[in-house]
Parts: sequence; C-alpha cells; structure tokens
Amino acid sequence: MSQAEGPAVEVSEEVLEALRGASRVVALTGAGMSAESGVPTFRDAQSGLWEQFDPSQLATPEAWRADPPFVWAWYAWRVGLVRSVQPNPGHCALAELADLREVAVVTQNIDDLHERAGSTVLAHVHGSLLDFRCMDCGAPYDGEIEVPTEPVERLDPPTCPECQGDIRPGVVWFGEELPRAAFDDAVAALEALGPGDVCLVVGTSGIVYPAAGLPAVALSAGATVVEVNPQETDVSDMCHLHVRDTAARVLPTLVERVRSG
Ligand code: BV8
Repeated sequence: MSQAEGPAVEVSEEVLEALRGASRVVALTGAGMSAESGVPTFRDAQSGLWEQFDPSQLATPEAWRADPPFVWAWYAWRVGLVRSVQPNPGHCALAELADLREVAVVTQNIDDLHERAGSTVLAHVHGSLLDFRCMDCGAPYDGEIEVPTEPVERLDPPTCPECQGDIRPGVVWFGEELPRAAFDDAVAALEALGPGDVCLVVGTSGIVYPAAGLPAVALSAGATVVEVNPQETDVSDMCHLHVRDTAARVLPTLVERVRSG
C-alpha cells in the first residue's frame, strides 16, 4: 500500500489501541471519502454550470418536476465523472481492513467507489447514482445512459420502456424518505456494536439528516467513535477521538498499523 504523500500522518496511540482492540468496525462515510478520487464534495459539487444552485435545491423532487432535463443533465454529468475516476487509497484501505476485522460500510455517497475498491457496502443510505428507475411507474431501468463529457445545460432523461415516463437517478432527493431497509440495516449494525468496537466517521459534515444522527447510535451502543476529517464538523462532539487529516492519508496508515500490530 503506497505511503501517503506529504507530511507523516499523525495518528494517536488511543486511535490505534481502539482499532487494534476492536473485533467489529462500522465505517460511516460521506463525500470527503471520495474527494481525493476527484469526486467533488457536496458543498463543492457546484462547479461551472450549477455554481449558482444550492445542491439541496437541485437534488429535490420539486426541481425535477419543474425541469427534468435540467436536473437530469446534472446527474448525467456526475455519472460521467464517477465513471472517470478511481477508488483512492482510503477506499482500498477500508476494503483491506475487512481482512483484519469484521467491517461494515455505511455510506451517504451515491458513487460506487467503495465497491470498486473491493468493499461490500452494507447500506447506501442516499441511494446510488448508477441505479435508475422510472419516475412514474418505478420500474428499474438498465438501458443506455447518454453521458455528456462536458457539463451541458439540459439533457432529456431516457424514456421508460414500460410506461414512457421519465427515467430518474436512483438517489434520495431532499424531502424524500431514505430507503427503509438500507437505513434499518445501518442502524442495526451500529446498535450491534459494543464497548471495544469502533465506528469510523469519515469525510462527512454531519449536516444532512437522518444520516447525521447515525454516529450517535454508535455512541449509545458504547463503541469508540473516531472522526477522520481535516475539519471540525457538526458531528465532532459525538466522536471520542479525531484524526484531523484526509481519508486517503489516514485510513492506509491505520490499516498498516493495525496489521503490523
Ligand atoms: C428526509 C443524494 C423525510 C442526492 C443526498 C432534521 C434537521 C434538519 C433538516 C432535516 C432534518 N430531517 C430532515 C431534514 C431535511 C433534509 C436535511 O437534512 N437537510 C439539511 C440540508 C439540513 N433531509 C432530507 O431531506 C432527507 N429526507 O428527511 O425525508 C421524509 C420522511 C418520511 C417520508 C418523506 C420524507 C434526505 C436527505 C438525503 C438527500 N440526498 N444525496 C445527490 O447526491 O444528488 S444528501 C448529499 O449531501 C450526500 O449524499 C451527503 O449525504 C450530503 C453531503 O454531506 P457530506 O457527505 O457530509 O458532504 P459535505 O460536502 O457536506 O462535507 C464533506 C466533508 O468531508 C466536510 O466535513 C469536509 O471537511 C470533509 N472532507 C473534505 N475532503 C476530505 C474530507 N474528509 C476526509 N478526507 C478528505 N479528503
């Protein structure tokens, strides 16, 4: 596993002790997990065309109903972006940690970088960018998706072969309920943690609910909650320990240190 670029990664003995002593680890990941792969975080996703739009305004059923080609163009561009990037050393390290500990990955990310790194993702609580379904009849859609190489203002969504409705991305929009099974699985995995187990909270600002409430479930289960994020966040006070550095630098170091005992 490649050594992280830049200054040495500082990880406290407490963090290492907690991980070495853990039999189970739940990793809660957000947009920061994929940032070093080149997928902009949600707050930074607004480059170019969509700059003037608040993502939580664009990622809504209302925005879709008001102008499907405009919202579809944004998602089609993001599909192209995700297809053009690779998992980073942070994703790979989490996949490797599963050889050493019982690991469950719960992500708010709609990309497939955890899976491409070899992780089994327990729950995509905000859905997946690469799953498509009909907005009207709900039929899954696995037809071709036209992916713009450059951001385009408008792009007609594909048409549902069943009902001629518009095809939408399989993501959870603001104001939409989270996939019940995925969220219940996430809560169950966190509740199953106990003293001596670890919950890694990686690259999330802790602003979007109900996902931002998940670290608290690990806390009340008695697990050691460790935040990996260069910045202080809205969930920092739910975490016992903090590693103020990036996912692609910290996670490989943690796995190496746990492996080397
Ligand atoms: C719902 C898919 C109800 C779409 C997404 C309680 C209080 C307040 C508001 C609410 C509440 N309950 C519900 C709400 C409303 C709303 C909400 O939370 N609004 C927020 C904005 C206040 N929640 C909802 O609408 C949810 N639905 O509640 O439904 C309901 C119930 C029953 C029936 C009907 C309805 C749905 C929320 C899901 C929305 N969909 N994504 C898409 O992607 O297009 S959310 C989307 O934004 C992402 O999935 C992610 O979850 C979120 C972004 O957050 P982060 O991942 O944390 O990323 P962010 O950019 O914010 O931060 C990045 C972090 O990484 C930073 O801290 C940074 O420092 C760090 N970082 C950067 N680089 C690195 C790094 N860390 C490590 N390494 C690095 N290299």
